[in-house]
Amino acid sequence: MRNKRDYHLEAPTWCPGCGIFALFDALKTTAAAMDLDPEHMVVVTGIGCHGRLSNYFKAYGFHGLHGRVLPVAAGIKLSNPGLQVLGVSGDGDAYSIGLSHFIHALRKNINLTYLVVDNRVYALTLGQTSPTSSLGFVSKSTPYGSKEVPLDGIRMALAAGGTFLARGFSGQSSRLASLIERGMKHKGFALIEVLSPCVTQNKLYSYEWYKENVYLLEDDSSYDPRDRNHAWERLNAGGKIPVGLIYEESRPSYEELVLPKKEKPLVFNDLKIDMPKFENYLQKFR
Ligand SMILES: Cc1ncc(C[n+]2csc(CCOP(=O)(O)OP(=O)(O)O)c2C)c(N)n1
Ligand code: SF4
Repeated sequence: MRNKRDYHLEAPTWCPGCGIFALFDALKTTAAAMDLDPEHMVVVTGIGCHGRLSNYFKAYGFHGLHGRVLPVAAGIKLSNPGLQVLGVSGDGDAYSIGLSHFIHALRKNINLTYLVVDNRVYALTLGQTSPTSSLGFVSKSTPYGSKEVPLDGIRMALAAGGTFLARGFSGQSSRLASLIERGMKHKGFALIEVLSPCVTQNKLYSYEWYKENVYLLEDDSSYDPRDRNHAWERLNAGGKIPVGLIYEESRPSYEELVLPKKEKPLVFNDLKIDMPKFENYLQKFR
């Protein structure tokens, strides 16, 4: 049986108090609880402070281009479906430059776990307004306050046909770990948005602010995450932010529908290279 240390590659360099530490911890807890083999896990990250997670977590990692986590993760999963593939984005990475990939991965229901670190700011680039920053948010890019209505990733995901939608808070690491575990066991695309304070670039949304402004869905026994209308009402209600499992449904994953049953996954194909032909191709680039 593995333990958390088996997934710890090196000490992170995030600012002391950064919310991403809690996600890192929750991910190690989940991987240990599920006894996942690091050799069968791949963590794909985007560009941003969140992106460094693939450098610290012990598994295969792919630190790619800004906004392109999902195409890379989907390509890995479809060519080798036996792998546990996780994507990690920031709110900018997922809901701004990567938004089209997000919507299409949801409607396809590709079997991935997607963790979106929502700190309501572009942190790595030193604090510009992001798609989830609130109206009036003052930053280096909006010195007179943001004039744009913020996006709600979970609402967009529900509208796009998402089959597992959850929201965690980095001030509640063990709850976050159990949401990640449920997401990883879900057959299809699992979105877990993580409310994650950026203590350096976004002083407005602190741990204290979130503690006062979130509520746990699990405390409401009348809430049924399998009821789409219920989820929609909650997401539109305004006021405090719901945290927990928001919506879940069963639908075949993309792999189940498109991968040929009798053939081996692409990754096990014998990719014999015809050397003379290959040399010919190379000549064109010389
Ligand atoms: C194609 C491209 N455009 C812009 C950038 C500059 N850039 C780097 S990180 C970033 C935004 C980071 O914000 P977010 O994705 O929310 O991640 P965080 O740093 O908050 O974790 C931007 C705009 C880039 N690296 N590549
Ligand atoms: S700038 Fe913000 S998001 Fe980036 S490491 Fe520091 S606290 Fe975390």
